[in-house]
Amino acid sequence: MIKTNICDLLGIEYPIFQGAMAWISDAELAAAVSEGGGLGIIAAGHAPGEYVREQIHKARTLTNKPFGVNIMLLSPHAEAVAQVLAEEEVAAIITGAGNPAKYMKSWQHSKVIPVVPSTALAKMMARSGASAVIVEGSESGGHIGELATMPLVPQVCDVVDIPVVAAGGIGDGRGIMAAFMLGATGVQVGTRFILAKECNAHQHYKNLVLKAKDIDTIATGKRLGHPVRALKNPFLREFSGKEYDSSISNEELEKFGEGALKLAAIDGDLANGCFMAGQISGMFHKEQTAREIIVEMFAQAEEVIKQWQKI
Ligand code: TUI
Repeated sequence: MIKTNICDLLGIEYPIFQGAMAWISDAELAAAVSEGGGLGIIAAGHAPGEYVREQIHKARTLTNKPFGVNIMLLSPHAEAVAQVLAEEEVAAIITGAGNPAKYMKSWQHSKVIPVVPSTALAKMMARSGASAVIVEGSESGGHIGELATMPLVPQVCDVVDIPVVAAGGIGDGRGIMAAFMLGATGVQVGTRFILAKECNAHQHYKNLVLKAKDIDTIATGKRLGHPVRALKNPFLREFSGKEYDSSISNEELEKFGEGALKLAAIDGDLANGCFMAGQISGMFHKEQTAREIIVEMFAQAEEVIKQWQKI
């Protein structure tokens, strides 16, 4: 049984977090992952504070196990969501897409675990009282930083003494052990949990992940300062074309992308949706329950250790 300091920190069975995915990671998915032995995480995304509060209350009816909430700091509702999180005293607050330093004091009743794309932010978060950091490489789906998981994880491990959770490109037991070899003591997995039976993402979204090949994601939006990785489709090809067209302003480009994630996750709109997913998409070929995903990943990790010891 693989146990690490991440299990002790949060009172969970397996050192795995379900990555927060806006419009996808609702109370039902988060509760299923927590019931399955990992840390389920509700994604606030661009939603208002009261939606987040409802989801927290719903998750509490579905599980007694700890779960987290991710606050997306680029959201126009970030202030209100931060306030709800302070009031609700959830087990873990995960932050993404920015620096949460100004909220840390008000969240003192929760374990605060920021996503960091660099050693500089990791050091700052450790000094500000973070309980751990999630180091997310650019293999991830959604909003990404510059560096990939392989170079980023060990460099962060070298400069902080709080636990490090690796994210980006991890989808099976080999990925877990690779992350641990780099110094992480936990992993965060997003894309594979889209295929969880308890995940409410539209079936078209799941089917796109199921049939994706290794080369089927691209990162767009660099020009806007927030690159996003998603599966290739007509929307993404058009966005990509507009990105290199200097006659189109940033505002127009931003406007074109608005609402596309909801169209993907809720409406399953294959032509106009933005189907965010990681580079590991090509590895997944089946739908399973959240518990099955977690148990299978860690059984494989144990097998990887055994095989490696034989070499
Ligand atoms: O946040 C994510 N992934 C996301 S958020 C999202 S919703 C969205 N929709 C439209 C545009 C942009 C986002 C979809 N996927 N992952 C965590 C993450 N955090 N990745 C990168 C960062 C990050 C970047 C800069 C964290 C901190 C940071 O700090 C900058 C600073 O202020 O120091």
